[in-house]
Amino acid sequence: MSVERILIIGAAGQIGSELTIALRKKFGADRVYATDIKMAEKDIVEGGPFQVLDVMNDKMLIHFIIRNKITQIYLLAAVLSGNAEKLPVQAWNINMESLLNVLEIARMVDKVKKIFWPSSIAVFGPTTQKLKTPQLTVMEPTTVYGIAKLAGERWCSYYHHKYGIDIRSLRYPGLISYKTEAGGGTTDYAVEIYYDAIAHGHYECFIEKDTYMPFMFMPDAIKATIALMDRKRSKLSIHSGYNLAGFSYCPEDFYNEIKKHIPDFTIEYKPDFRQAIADSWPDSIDDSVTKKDWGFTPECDISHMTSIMLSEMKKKLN
Ligand code: AKB
Repeated sequence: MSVERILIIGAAGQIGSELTIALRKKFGADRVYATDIKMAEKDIVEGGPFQVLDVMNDKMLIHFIIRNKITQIYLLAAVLSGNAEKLPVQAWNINMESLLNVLEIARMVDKVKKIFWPSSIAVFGPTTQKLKTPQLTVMEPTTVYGIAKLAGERWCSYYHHKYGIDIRSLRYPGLISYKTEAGGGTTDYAVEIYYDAIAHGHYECFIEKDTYMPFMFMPDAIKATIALMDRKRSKLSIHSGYNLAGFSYCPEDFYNEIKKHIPDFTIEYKPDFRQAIADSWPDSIDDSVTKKDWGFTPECDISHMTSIMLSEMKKKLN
């Protein structure tokens, strides 16, 4: 059996900073190469190999991959939905070129056997069934981020069918975490609300109180990612992105849950341009194909997650 050598692109980000730690535990610290366009936190930089690397520089990237005999790549670098709307063409270029660079390298370098690339609930749009959105359905995203994710899924499927590349992907719901702040997403209100509850006792929410979207606590998302990557290839029927359900919540749900811990916490609703993005995304997701192919069920609901988020963020902010 070959020894795995893993490359993480975007190791300083919200998913990358937690996935790097989990993969270093699984494969051994010296086998997980963390990279990002910017410096990462101390635990990532000092806990194993780390290098500043720009995924858009395909020559540097291929040298790095060959030199370090990389067998698996996790491409996590991306411009998220809210930020992408501010500079649509740049966001499209970054989100698509990074994926195509990695797919082309996987095609050319024999040692690279497996790739992970995150898709998102953003692949769906206003014409998609909103409740229990199925795996296969109408997909007409109206955000540039969603268009890029949908195109990315098609590219993944194309490279799988044409070149036999083993590429796996999840349509992540909104991810909630305390280690590294998300940046520029529409579901990020559900992270900000915890920070502001502790720091200011008040939160100004950019999404309406009763707008539902699916969410998942980061430890569950990390488990899902590793479970998908561990699954025998022959068991996987989807070569674009697997639906990942999580739990559906609206801002008022987070507010009510936080109030159980911080009774004086107040909230004000001031929806901005991200409301239209949220309105175009599913309220809830049907993950029956995911369950059938590799059996994942998330564990952490809003009340458990809120206790952990508040206590971890208190430590952080102190
Ligand atoms: C975003 O809000 O842009 C992301 C996502 C759902 O993909 N968190």
